[in-house]
This record gives sequence, structure tokens and C-alpha cells, in this order.
Amino acid sequence: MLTVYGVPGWGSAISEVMLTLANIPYRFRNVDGFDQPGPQRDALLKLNPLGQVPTLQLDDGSVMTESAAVALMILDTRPDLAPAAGTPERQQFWRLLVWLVANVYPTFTYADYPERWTPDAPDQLRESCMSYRKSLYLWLESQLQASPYALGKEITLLDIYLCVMRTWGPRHQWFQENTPKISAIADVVCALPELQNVLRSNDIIG
Ligand SMILES: N[C@@H](CCC(=O)N[C@@H](CS)C(=O)NCC(=O)O)C(=O)O
Repeated sequence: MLTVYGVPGWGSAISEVMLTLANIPYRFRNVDGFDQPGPQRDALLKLNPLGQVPTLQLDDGSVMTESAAVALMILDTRPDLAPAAGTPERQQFWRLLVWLVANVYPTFTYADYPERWTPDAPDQLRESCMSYRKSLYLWLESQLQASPYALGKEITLLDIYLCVMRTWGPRHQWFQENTPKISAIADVVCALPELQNVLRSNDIIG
């Protein structure tokens, strides 16, 4: 059985929720504190030189990192969790999946640890990343035309990103006031019975 190295509510939650939706069993290893020196970080660094979660160890001992790569790996066994090939929704799925990890995720890399990058002006970096991130989410909102899910009537792995990322900065209330479509999609995902346990263990629902 594969192992997800992560911290409840962090980036590993995206992998956990995607795996649960796909009905793929996994073991969870909590590496809380991995972003500071210590045994958790040492364990993670052995697998992932970037020291990030999610990090997965697969059945054959190989390592998988990058949430979008995890999504693609899941689609190999559960192609129904993306729009069908040959449809415009499929194109938009690839585009938004890559867009999220290429553009939104790095704002966390810099803003969560601003002193790594600009030790003299950490607050400034944190604030500029946050305002850039908000502008990205506003663009994403403008791309969302369907309901109840981002790309139509069927859930895709993209919806899982929205559900988890909505709990991160700028947080629920900002999304509700500024990106009601993202909020509504996240709410629908949060209500799915098969996801209740994993959403609760990641503090995504109460
Ligand atoms: N591109 C990676 C980003 C993963 C990532 O940045 N995870 C954060 C936690 S949410 C992390 O591990 N941060 C610690 C660090 O970057 O040092 C992905 O999509 O999985």
C-alpha cells in the first residue's frame, strides 16, 4: 500500500482527498514539523530533496512528488476523474491543473517562508504574494462557467484542489465574498459522503 507523507490540512490533503475519491487505499505518515530541522525533516528529505509535502512512497518503494503528478498517476487508474478525451472540458482541465500548481502554489512557497527569500523584508514579500494570489484566484473565478463542479456535472480532480485550497489563505470568507463560484464548488465537494472522514482528518470540515 502506498504511503502519503504529509501534515493534516497541508498540501498532502490534496493527495489524500484525491486518493480517497479514487478509492485507492493509502497509509498516512504524519511529518508535522518537517519544515524545521529535526527527525521529521530528515525522514522527508531522504525521499524528497525539496522537503515538501505531499511526498508519496509507492508500493515498489519508488517516490512520487508534486500534487499534479499524483493527480495524473490517479487518472491512470481512474480516468473518469477527468473530463473525457476530445472534449473542450478536457483541455480546460489540463490547463487549470497545471496553472494552479505553476502559479498559485509558488505563492505559498514564497509567502509561507518569506525570511528564506527576503530576510530583510519578509512582511513585504508575504503581502505581495498574498495580493498576487488573490488576483490569480479572481482570474480562476472568471474561468469557471459550469456547476456544480468546475467543469460540469461530474466531479474531477480539479475540484479537489479547489476544496482544499479554499481553506488556505486568503481563507473562506475572502473566497465567499470574492470568488463565489470557487466557494460553491468547494462546498459541494465538502458535502460528499465518501469524503467526510478524510476532510475531517484534514480539518477541512469541522
Ligand atoms: N509543487 C508542489 C508544492 C508542494 C508544497 O509547496 N507543499 C508545501 C506545503 S502545502 C510545503 O511542503 N512547503 C514546505 C517548503 O516548501 O519548504 C505540489 O504541487 O505538490
